[in-house]
Amino acid sequence: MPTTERTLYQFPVSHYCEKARWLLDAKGLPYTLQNLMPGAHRRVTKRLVATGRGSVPVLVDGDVTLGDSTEIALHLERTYPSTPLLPPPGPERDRALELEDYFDEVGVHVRRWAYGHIIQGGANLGALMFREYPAPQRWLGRLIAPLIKTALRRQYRIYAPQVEESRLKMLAGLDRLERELQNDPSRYLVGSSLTVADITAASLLSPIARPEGSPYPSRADMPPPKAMAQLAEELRARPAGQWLLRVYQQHRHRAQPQLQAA
Ligand SMILES: N[C@@H](CCC(=O)N[C@@H](CS)C(=O)NCC(=O)O)C(=O)O
Repeated sequence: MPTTERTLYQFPVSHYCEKARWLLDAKGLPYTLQNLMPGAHRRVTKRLVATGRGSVPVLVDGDVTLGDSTEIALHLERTYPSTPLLPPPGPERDRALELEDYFDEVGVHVRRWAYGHIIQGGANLGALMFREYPAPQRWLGRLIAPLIKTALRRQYRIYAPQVEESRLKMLAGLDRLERELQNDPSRYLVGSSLTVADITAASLLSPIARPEGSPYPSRADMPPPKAMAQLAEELRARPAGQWLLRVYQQHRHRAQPQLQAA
């Protein structure tokens, strides 16, 4: 299938989009990326998936359109089974799907906690969110960053009590990850190879561990807020963090998809 027939609509900085890109890359499927502008994105996502929530990622794969990262995972598995990312039907597959659901939910808390600190720490949200956009979208993004900050707060409920609640849920997610791995960073969540469960946990936790190969590697010109730097440090000393770094290093082979103009 020509690349132009498989397009991922996304925000480069979204960890759910990172999960979708990783699924496509792990299956070795070529695709084109279309970066949407936060705010205006819903005009596109709602047109593509009228019944969806309007979120990204959205994958258009030939004549199939999917508006959720889990649906994308299931579609890719059904349609391109030759590089399996799920065990065959049975208890292991059920477990992989249950873990996928669980870490998808943890992703909501990672996002709230991370944005809470990014916003509170006065980081340059525009530079952070739009660095991968081509000009002039990049310039426009930096210009409208204050509006985006207000919208993010409201949409993701980024208020102190909720940020604290999310911190606890995120830490519970790290504890569960370690329990599932039996504290052994060389294991996989289900069976003895990479599955959708690993891809989901690793991509949705990547904003806090910031491994190389993720959309959030350490950058001297954009140091993270103190609380985020501290958690990343603590994480690297734990089996969960070591697992994240290993899985990224060993399995995150990023393709260089073409960028489609918006
Ligand atoms: N459950 C969805 C969550 C996706 C999601 O939350 N996407 C965010 C970006 S990280 C988004 O599109 N936010 C803007 C919106 O909802 O309109 C999935 O797995 O795809």
